[in-house]
Amino acid sequence: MMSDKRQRARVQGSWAKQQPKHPGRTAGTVPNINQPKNANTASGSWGFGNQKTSTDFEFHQPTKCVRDVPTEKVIELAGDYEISHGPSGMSRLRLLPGFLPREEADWMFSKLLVELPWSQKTNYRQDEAYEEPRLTCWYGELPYTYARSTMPANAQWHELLVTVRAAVEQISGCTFNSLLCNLYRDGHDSIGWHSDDEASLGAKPTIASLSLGDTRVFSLRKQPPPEENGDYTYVERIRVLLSHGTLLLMEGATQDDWQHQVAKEYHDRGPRINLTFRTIHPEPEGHRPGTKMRFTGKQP
Ligand SMILES: O=C(O)CCC(=O)C(=O)O
Repeated sequence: MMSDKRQRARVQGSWAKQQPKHPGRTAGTVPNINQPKNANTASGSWGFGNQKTSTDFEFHQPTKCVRDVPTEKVIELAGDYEISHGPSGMSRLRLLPGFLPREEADWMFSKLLVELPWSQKTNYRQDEAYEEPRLTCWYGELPYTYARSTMPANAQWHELLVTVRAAVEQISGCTFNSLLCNLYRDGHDSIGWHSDDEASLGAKPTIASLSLGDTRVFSLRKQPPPEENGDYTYVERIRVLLSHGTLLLMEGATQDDWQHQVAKEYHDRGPRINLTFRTIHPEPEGHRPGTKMRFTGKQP
């Protein structure tokens, strides 16, 4: 849901163009000719009439600058999208709807739904335990720790996942040694704002995300510049609809410069499985297993 501040900024942005704060006077633009009851006075103040009255319709510069909240962009067609270029490099998304043909995706979805060892992970935030609002399972030679709880190593890949990993590796030109599977049971399951930026993923990781089941909205928001002090009100936003059989690749600086989420929805949604292939590197000696995800406000 839009924060109050963001909502207010939107309202201000559109009002600034159309409606003056003070009747008869639009800051920084032309006077509203409908407002004054006395037409003579109005024309006089802009130099078109003969008599200028001293008080009405003097031009005032606006005292505050109103900033527009950038319009959210939508990505829905297959393609490569360079979403930003910053000091950390280029951030790129590759969207491949229909990567898996419909029948194959149907079959894979129904098998994975019943055959994967789904469970609900307990995480910790400021010493408080909470259950993730989705089910997960982990495949990889190495354990995976985030939000102060660990998914143990699991080298027993389901045979179907081995096959799909090979297909994803072929199209992406990358190799992946790990897989985090997410099961969103309905529209109330979600994952909050985060970046997949933990040290074990290395610099500029490619994350390959395959969606099966019901369509969900995958949102991205740009990291704000330091002067915004962590305020996301005016950052760029992108939404991508991830439908059955779609593959999304996040590449380059995407995990440095953007966050992503799958928000809760308040209308009916069926189950959705998301397979996120990653490469985990052994963590250097002495590294404190850290936060996979930097959540900011929303519950993961
Ligand atoms: O379900 C998705 O599409 C996103 C999953 C995700 O962000 C993650 O596993 O880090």
